[in-house]
Amino acid sequence: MSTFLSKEFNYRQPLASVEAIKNALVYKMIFMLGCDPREARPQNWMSAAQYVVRDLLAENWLQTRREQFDEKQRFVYYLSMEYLMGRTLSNALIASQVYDLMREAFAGLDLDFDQIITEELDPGLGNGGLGRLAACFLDSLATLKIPAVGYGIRYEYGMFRQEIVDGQQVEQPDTWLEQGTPWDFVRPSKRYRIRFGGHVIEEGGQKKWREAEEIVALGYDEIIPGYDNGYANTLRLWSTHASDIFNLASFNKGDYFAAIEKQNSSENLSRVLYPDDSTAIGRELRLKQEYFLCSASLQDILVRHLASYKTLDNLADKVAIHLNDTHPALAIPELLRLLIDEHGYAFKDAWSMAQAIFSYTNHTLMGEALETWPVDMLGYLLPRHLNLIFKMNKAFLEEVRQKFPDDEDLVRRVSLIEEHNGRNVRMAWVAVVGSHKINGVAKIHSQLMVQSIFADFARIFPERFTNVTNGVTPRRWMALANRGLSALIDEKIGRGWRKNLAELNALMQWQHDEAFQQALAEIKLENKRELAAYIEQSLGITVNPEALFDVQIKRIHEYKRQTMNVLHIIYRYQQILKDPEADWQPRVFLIAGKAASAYHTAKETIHLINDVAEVINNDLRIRDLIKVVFLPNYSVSLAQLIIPAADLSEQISLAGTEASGTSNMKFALNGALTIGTLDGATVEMREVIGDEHLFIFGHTVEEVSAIREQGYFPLDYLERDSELREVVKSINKGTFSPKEPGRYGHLIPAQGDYYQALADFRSYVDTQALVDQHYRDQSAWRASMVANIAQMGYFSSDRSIRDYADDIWHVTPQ
Ligand code: 26Q
Repeated sequence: MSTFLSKEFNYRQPLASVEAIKNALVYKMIFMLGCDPREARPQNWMSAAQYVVRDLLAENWLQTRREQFDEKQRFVYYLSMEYLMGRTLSNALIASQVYDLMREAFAGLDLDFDQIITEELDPGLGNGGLGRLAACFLDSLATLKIPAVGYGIRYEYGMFRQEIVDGQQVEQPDTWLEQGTPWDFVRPSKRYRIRFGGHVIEEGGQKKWREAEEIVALGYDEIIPGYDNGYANTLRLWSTHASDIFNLASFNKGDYFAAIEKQNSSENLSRVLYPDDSTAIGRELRLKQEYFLCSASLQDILVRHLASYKTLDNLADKVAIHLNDTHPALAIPELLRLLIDEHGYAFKDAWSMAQAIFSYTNHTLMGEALETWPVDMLGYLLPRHLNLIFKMNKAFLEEVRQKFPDDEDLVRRVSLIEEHNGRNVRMAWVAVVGSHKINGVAKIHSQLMVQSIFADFARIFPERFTNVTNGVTPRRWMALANRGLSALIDEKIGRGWRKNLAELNALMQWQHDEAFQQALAEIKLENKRELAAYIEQSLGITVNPEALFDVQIKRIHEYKRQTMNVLHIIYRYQQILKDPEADWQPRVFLIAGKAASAYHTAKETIHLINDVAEVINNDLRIRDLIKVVFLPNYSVSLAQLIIPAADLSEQISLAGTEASGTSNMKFALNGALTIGTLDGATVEMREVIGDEHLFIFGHTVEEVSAIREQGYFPLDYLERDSELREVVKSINKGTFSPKEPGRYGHLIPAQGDYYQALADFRSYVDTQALVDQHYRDQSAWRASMVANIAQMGYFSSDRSIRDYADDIWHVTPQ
């Protein structure tokens, strides 16, 4: 075998040269993969590269851990049911500064590295924005050298793979673990018992939980490297294992099969991610998943703390636990249970420790997404926790009665237990009461939060509520996704922006520089060519890279108003047919996103988009002035391909409904201009970019609620606007579904148009005309591109994490 390796090869030599990396790749191919390099397929080479890079990170990781324990700083524990990490290999190469060497090494082996990289699959352990935010935050925590652990669930099946069959979404299981993943280190010593059911007894004045069922959580660790800083944190994902592994010996022969069967049923718990990002479905298995994450993580946090300090008395000084939405809010009663039942603390002390330790981020104001659990269900699955929630409630309501005497209506409203639809525990209330800080994810969202769902709590605990506007990591969303633009920026202002995104501001000096504008435009065109090639190859649709690329990529949901986008596409189609000779700006409309599997209207929207695409793309009269493309199976890696190629970013949610949005930031960073409503972080983007470099339309939050109060009548808008009427009519009469003309008879607007698409239609299409006008003046458009890119410094997740560190966690970045 040594014939493959150079004589000098030493497996621990620094990977500082192309030759060294080539040798390392071949070494891994032989000794890790057992594969003959002469027969290796691209996927084998990708695996070899993964092992090579993993070695580079592992030592830093262990070193960081040693330092973190020695220095005894406060740790941040980030609890999230979702992480959308994206591909790891390329990110790890960027972080450890060997991307270009690796590329050359592959070139030396006659292999195309860009191709090899796409062999890595993209673990989809999340639904959308919330999961991707968690991933950006982990990247920033490590880059800012903040000691942190992310905790989550290692779902065996992540977000479903979306196929489009006859224009409709079909869900296929995502079997991401089948290929094997070299990134995780299984930790057989990190296993914890997770208990369910049974009842609580009292023994010597102490409550004891006698559970009915027990399973085991087993930890898998992933390395989260900081960018170019030798630092690395851990992402620890829990997987279920049957507890009987502990005591299989206790089963006699006759029970052997029963024992294995039990193992199967408990392994169900981490089997699959719930593919829904907007409705709290209230299923028992989901509740068990949430508790599983909380209990395993909290036990682990206490074990780690005790290993360092031998006492829990200083837990609140040394530990900050952050809840990514309410999904892990059971961590609060779980901490109380551990402190009281297992470590002998009094309720009062445990309760004040919890409030100092926990903080909570709210990601939605929509009623149907707020989690509540039936008291009965909690009572039989987690009797001790229900008991502790009642105790928390009692302590809290006493405080409320003291502060606001004689306001029993307030007491009823803020009670952790909602009493009208049966009895339910309101998890958002639990999270607020158990945390010292609660934040929204964009200024407007945080303001609305304290005016709407948390208005009562903002009166009771005004000091608890704050805002941390979301951000995105410039490493993945610029350095990795847009290598062309990164190189241009490096040439102008150096490489520092990767760690200090505000440096981009210096690009403003070239805003009107013709050569710079030209270079920018060439990079954009090249990115569009790459995307066009992908579309051609995967869907067989030809799109013109010179056209304006108009992009909407996000979960399919009524509040995000993909249908309003379609209304505009049809409007434009009809206008072109009426006046074919006018000077139309060619556009490619790109839409991607998944619909929750039980969300009928969202699935119909996908069907409509594909039907409209079919008709317009094949209408020769349109002469390619419009192309409509629905890109299946939206993912982080697809986003990395699409966003750098976008000219126009669609952020068109009904004002007041999109908590923040994060793709809006990624688009602007990559030089796309925004068309959007005054919603989420788009409001703050406008403040820094300047009104003339993005396109705002539609009703404001105040106008939306005024319309709602007066009574919203969508038919009025149809009556008043003949062009809108024509658009809706064409859908309803089956122009886009000729084989089944009644297919969309009820889609618009008979469902009441709760998200007021018809009310914003006119201002949307008029603003779209302004987009065309601006685009026609290429030098003005390019100046706007520069303004967008240069002002995105604030929207780095490094800034978000600094805000959390200062205002919420009280830890100091290094
Ligand atoms: C809850 C209970 C049961 C099953 C599923 C869920 C569930 C899962 C995921 C509910 C919500 C989500 C995800 C929500 C989400 O992604 N929200 C988005 O968060 C982003 C980051 O803050 C914001 O930018 C987006 O505006 C917001 O929509």
